Amino acid sequence: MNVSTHNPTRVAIIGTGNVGATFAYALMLSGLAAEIVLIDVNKSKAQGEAMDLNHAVPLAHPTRIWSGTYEDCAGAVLTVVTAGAAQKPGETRLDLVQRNTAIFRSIIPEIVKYNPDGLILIATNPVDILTYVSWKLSGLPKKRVIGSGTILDTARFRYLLSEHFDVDPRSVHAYIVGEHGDSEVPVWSLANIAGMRLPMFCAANGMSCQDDALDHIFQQTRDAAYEIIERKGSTYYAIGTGLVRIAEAIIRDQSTVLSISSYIEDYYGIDDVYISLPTIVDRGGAERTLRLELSNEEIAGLQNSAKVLKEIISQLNL
Ligand code: 6V0
Repeated sequence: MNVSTHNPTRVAIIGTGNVGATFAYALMLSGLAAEIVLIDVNKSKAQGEAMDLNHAVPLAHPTRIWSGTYEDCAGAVLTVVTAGAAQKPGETRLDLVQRNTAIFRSIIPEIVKYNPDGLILIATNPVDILTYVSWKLSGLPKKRVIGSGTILDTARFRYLLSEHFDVDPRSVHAYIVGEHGDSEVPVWSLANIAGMRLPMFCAANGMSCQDDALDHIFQQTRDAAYEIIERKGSTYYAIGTGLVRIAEAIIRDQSTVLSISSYIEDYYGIDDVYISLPTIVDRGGAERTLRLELSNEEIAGLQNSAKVLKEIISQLNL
C-alpha cells in the first residue's frame, strides 16, 4: 500500500488579541483546521489563549493548537494577521495607518521567510492599506495576499436589511464595496432578495422602500464599529466569523463570492489599490474580481474610496 504524505491543514494567526483569539475559537469550532498556531509579541497572551482553547478541544473538534514562533508558519495554507494597535474611541481607521505599518514591517517578512507558498489574510486596520502594504512587503503574487475588507460591512448590511424586510439574512444579496471604512459604498442598484430588486420586493410585499429608511440602514452599517467601540471597547465576534468564512472558502476551495479586499486594476478607471468588491475566493486566493454593472453614483463612490486609500498609500514610502 502506498502511504501518501499527509499535510495537516494548518492556519497561523499573528496577533492573539480580541480579533485573533475570537477567530481562533471560531475556527476551532468550525473543524476546518487540523492545526492552529498562535503567534503574538506578547508570548504569555498567546500561551494563555492556546491553553484555554486546548481545553475546549475535547468538547469540540480534534485540533492541535499551540503558541509558536514564525517558524511554525511553515506549511500553513493560510496566515491570518490580526496584530496591531486597535482603533481608539473616535479614531478613524486611517488614523491607525502609521502605527500599524511599522508593526507590519516586522511581521510580514517573517511570515514569507518561513512560508513562501501560503496565503496571507489581513484583518488589521486600516485593512485595505495594510493589505497593500503586506503585498508590497511580501513580494508574493497579488492573489495570495488578501484583506478581510468589507466582508464584515456586507454582513452588517445584510443583517440590517434582513431585519427591515423580515427575511433570513442569508437570503439577502447585497454588497458593501470600496474601503472598509468611512468611504464605503452600498450597492443599492444590485441589492436583491430572490432575484427581486428591493423596490420590486417592496411593491410585491406591501413594504416600505423609502429612501430615508434605506439611508438609515446604510448609515448604521457604516458607523457600526464606532457604535460598538463606544459601548464595549472593540468588535470581534462578527469579524472573527467573517475570517472563518474566508478561511472556509480557501481551505475547501469553494470559489465563494465574498466582498474581500483584493488588488484592483482597470476597474472603472481604478488601478493599483486594494479595495473590496465581490471576489471569487478559492484555494489560490483572490481568483477573480467580479465586474459589476454599477450606477453612476456607485461608480463615483467607488472611485472616491480608491482615491482616499491611494492618497494615504502615497504617503507611506513603501
Ligand atoms: P488587540 O486586542 O489589541 O490585539 C492586538 C494584538 O496584536 C495584541 O495581542 C498584541 O500583543 C498583538 N501585537 C501587537 N504588535 C505585534 C507584533 N509586532 N507582532 C505580533 N503581535 C503583535 O486588538 P483587536 O484584536 O481588538 O484588533 C486587532 C486589529 O483588528 C485592529 O487593527 C482592529 O482595528 C482590527 N479590526 C479589524 C476588523 C475588520 O473588519 N478588518 C474588525 C475589527 C477589528
